[in-house]
Amino acid sequence: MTKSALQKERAKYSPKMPKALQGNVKIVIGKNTESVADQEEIKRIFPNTYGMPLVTFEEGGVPEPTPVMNVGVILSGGQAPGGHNVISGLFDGLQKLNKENKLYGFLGGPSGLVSHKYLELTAEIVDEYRNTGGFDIIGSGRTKLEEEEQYDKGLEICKALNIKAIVVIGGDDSNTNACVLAEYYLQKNSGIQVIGCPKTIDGDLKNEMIETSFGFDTACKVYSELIGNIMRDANSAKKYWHFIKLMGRSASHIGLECALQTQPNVCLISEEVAAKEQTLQQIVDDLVAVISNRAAHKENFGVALIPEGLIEFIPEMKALIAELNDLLAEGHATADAFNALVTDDEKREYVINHLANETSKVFKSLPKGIAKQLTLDRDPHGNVQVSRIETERLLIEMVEKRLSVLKKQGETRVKFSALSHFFGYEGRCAAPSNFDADYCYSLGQTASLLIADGKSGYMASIQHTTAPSEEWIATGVPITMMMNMERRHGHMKPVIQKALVRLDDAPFKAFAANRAAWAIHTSYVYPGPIQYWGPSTVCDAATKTLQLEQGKI
Ligand code: FBP
Repeated sequence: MTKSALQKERAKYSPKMPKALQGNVKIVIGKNTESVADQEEIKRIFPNTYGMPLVTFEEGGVPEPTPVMNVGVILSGGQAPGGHNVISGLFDGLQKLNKENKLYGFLGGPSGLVSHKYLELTAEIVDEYRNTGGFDIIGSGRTKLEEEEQYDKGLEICKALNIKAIVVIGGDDSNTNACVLAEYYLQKNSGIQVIGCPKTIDGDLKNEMIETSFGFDTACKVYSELIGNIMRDANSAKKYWHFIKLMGRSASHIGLECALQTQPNVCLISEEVAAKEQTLQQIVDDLVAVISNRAAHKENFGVALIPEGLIEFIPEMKALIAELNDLLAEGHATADAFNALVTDDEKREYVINHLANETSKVFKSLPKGIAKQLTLDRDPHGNVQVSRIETERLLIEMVEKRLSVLKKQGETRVKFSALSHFFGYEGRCAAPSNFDADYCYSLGQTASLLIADGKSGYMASIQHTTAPSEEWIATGVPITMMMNMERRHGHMKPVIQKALVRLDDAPFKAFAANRAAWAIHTSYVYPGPIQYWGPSTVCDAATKTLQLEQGKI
């Protein structure tokens, strides 16, 4: 593999770790836990993994020889910077415990466990991937582990490879499933443990015990660099409005963090749109107001950030999407009839005629291209794939339309020329920032310790992440602690609560306090590229979100 000069140097980086993990480690058992809600129900579903204590790893203890153990690892869901470092931390942690320990990677995500596709991760292979982005060491996938048949197939391969524990690196759903798997294996007395690690660039797997999911830091820094570059271009040419959609399937954490880093003229926050029950037209009218105000100050340019999930938070669009999901759900007669149609026009007519009155009107009011995008293939969970809906173009088209109406009425002379962008894949596989490289490596090491201690149904967690990494605290958190019951696809299910942006938390408040000024004045900040060498204030800084949440700024 040919490597860039930077890759070669970066490969030599030794991730910084909490002091507690550097030498001999002892485990400190904390308090027993309860789930965040629906305690009785969660306890009933997870009799073996409910209520387990929090654990913390501290300096000290006497090194004891640990028996040889084999471990399997799975990367689940969308790529996030740092995944390779979780694996290298896990590998090194296992090696530290016993040189004979082996690590197997299941290929292509959870399906690798079920179809018995795996690779032994040797030191040579792991060394190739240290501090690199991507999940290509073993690949990832979105297969859900939720059937007993799948669990039993997993058991077969674990027995064959003498695997003692499986580490699932994934988001909220994958970690929920990891806990179900842990419970199943305990009920079966299989002796196989399951440990989770919090991953997703979306930043929505976080709670009292999990400060952040890995990959969020790097992805936001990459997007903020790009946004800053566009801002500088906008401010130089002074002729374009840039509408930039940012990944984040549901929550707007990425948009909010990028806004805090770059100070755009507009940043929509889906959670606020939902809380205020804003309509699409109101959002457009607000955008037109900002554009017009800036034009009045001779600033015929600007930057607007749009969260990927926005469309599903606008009440009338949410209702439309829910109805479309039912109409086009796999196996439904209506979906078959829709799929049998050939032309776009026929399909459009079919949908219009089969939706309820109000939703049908909303569908008809959308630009044809966007309406079509809403009817495209669903993801494996039956949801519309928001990353494929061009919300940024939808908003541009609607702003143009509104301005042209106002022009005809003689109410405005604003010049509006807009360009659209979508930043998502640009950041998901970026080489991890120091924060993510260190954080992920520490998560991997923590997972190895949880396994050695016989834990199952726990998530590795690193806390105090805005302090220098030496002071970080390595813990294990029972996954049931993060769960509540939610309705999913018509059934009540135990799931890890997804963390949306909270309007009463410090990051949103900091944004809300400044956005009026950012809207009218050009206050752009240009963060520049991620730095790996140099002053710690530049290289090791945590996200603004974390710093605000922890009262550091
Ligand atoms: P995860 O939640 O699995 O980490 O994935 C996050 C994400 O990057 C979202 O931001 C985005 O909507 C989605 O993945 C896109 O996934 P895909 O590339 O599989 O369509």
